[in-house]
Amino acid sequence: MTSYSNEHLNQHDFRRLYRATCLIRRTEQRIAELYPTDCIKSPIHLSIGQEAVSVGVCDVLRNDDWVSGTYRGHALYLSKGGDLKAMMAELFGKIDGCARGKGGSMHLIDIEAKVIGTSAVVASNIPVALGYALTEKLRGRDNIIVCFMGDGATEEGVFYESLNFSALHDLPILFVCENNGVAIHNPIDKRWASRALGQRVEGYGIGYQETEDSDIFEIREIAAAFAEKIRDGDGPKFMHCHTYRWHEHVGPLQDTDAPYRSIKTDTIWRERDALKHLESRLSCEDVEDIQRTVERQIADAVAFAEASPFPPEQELFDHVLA
Ligand SMILES: Cc1ncc(C[n+]2csc(CCOP(=O)(O)OP(=O)(O)O)c2C)c(N)n1
Repeated sequence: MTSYSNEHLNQHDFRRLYRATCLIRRTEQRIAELYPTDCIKSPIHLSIGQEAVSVGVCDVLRNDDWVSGTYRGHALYLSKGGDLKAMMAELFGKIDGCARGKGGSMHLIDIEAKVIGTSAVVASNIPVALGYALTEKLRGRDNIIVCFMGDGATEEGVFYESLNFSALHDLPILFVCENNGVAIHNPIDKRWASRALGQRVEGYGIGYQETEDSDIFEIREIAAAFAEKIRDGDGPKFMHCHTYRWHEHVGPLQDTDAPYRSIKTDTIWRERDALKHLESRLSCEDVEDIQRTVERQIADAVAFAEASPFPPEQELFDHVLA
């Protein structure tokens, strides 16, 4: 195993993982609180419950590795080191937002942190990530591209075209499917003719691993092993991570009573909460210290977003492609 093996994890690592997970959880909870006041100008798709996938994968990436994500992208953006103030200002539709207030929650970008971008159009980020992977390969670099997607994206034609192209050209790309079991309210068994996603992926000669219970340590270890292989020129790899979203598909609420939910499943997944598990590895002092820092960061980000002006009217059509 690599030096990223979980056997070597120490208190410093637990603190780092807890801080990253806590920042996402508390930021999204604050966003949910703020949402009814109408200061947030775009729809929001919260990742609460799914944080372990983004945090676990990004924890083993290098600064120069790129990530590409979906409209449910707060967790990925923050895990890769995206600027929280710029993200909050973006949600507020302000000029200091990471997309100058025009993209909203679904279109986050931070080129410095190597967040390629997130997209509202299901699966549309996959071919873009592929383009980055091809570029980095042609430039002879050993950084990798990590392309996140929901289970719904695997139903799109471009998903299969991209698997084929990436395998054909041995691209340095790690695909990560965050399978939360539903697309909006539609469960997998109403959408997938077969659950054997692994067979579909392996059919293209792409290495594949599946995690069942969103264990942050397992996710981290698999991502590390795959990243190392990809850097060594072994071509694309695929992680299929089962997970669970606690909140409604879009919006700030928890739709626990919705017909597509089951109390049993809900309870099982809440028991697996990465934040709770990480917290149990730390001292009370560490937890309190991290929570204090996180709360301060979030308060600063909200104050920054509030103080930032709206973009001027004459910018309305700048940087808009149609
Ligand atoms: C190409 C395209 N088709 C349909 C939609 C409408 N849509 C928005 S979210 C969504 C569900 C996608 O589910 P999944 O990929 O599993 O991601 P999750 O929301 O679970 O994170 C759909 C179908 C869209 N945005 N883009």
